Amino acid sequence: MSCIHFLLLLFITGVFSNSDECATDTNPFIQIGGKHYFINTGVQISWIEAVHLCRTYNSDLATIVSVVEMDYLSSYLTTNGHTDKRFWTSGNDFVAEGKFMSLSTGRPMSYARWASGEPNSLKNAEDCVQLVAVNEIFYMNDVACNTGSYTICEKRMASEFQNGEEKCANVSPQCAVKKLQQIFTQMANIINSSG
Ligand SMILES: [Ca+2]
Ligand SMILES: [Ca+2]
Repeated sequence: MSCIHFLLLLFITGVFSNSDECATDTNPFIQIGGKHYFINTGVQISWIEAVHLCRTYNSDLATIVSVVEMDYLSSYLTTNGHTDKRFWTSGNDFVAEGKFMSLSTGRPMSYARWASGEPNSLKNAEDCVQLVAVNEIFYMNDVACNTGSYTICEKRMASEFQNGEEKCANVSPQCAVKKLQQIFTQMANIINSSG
């Protein structure tokens, strides 16, 4: 049975309509170039929320390390009609202003395609890096980390292709939103119980 048929069967049998629907949504990743990404266009969230979202999928915010990767991603996002959206990456300059690091690798960003005039750390309040389209090509821009933005998660290389699940396509953006809502609820409970 192909993956799509399996998913279709799950849908028909109502698995997706019950409260445990996310239990079946284990692989929203798609291959773009040499990497596997989860491009979440279901909800706009802050940078730290995006970090947590990716971690719930055993992945990390995307770290773009070459012009090839940037071109693949940019082309995909443009082709799929996302030029009106912005996407979080792992880049940030929390520790030292102007020194952009990848949260995912712990190392300085090895590649950047900054938009014209960026990074500008506007009002000295922009520490997180997102992708934004200019004339249908995506570039990087530093913005305030609490800005609402969509998310690109990147599958960790070492854990790739360890089972057949990797063949599944992007199945349910709604499920990611639901997961995130669960995380927020858990976080709110923790904060409430501690304060
Ligand atoms: Ca900054
Ligand atoms: Ca900026």
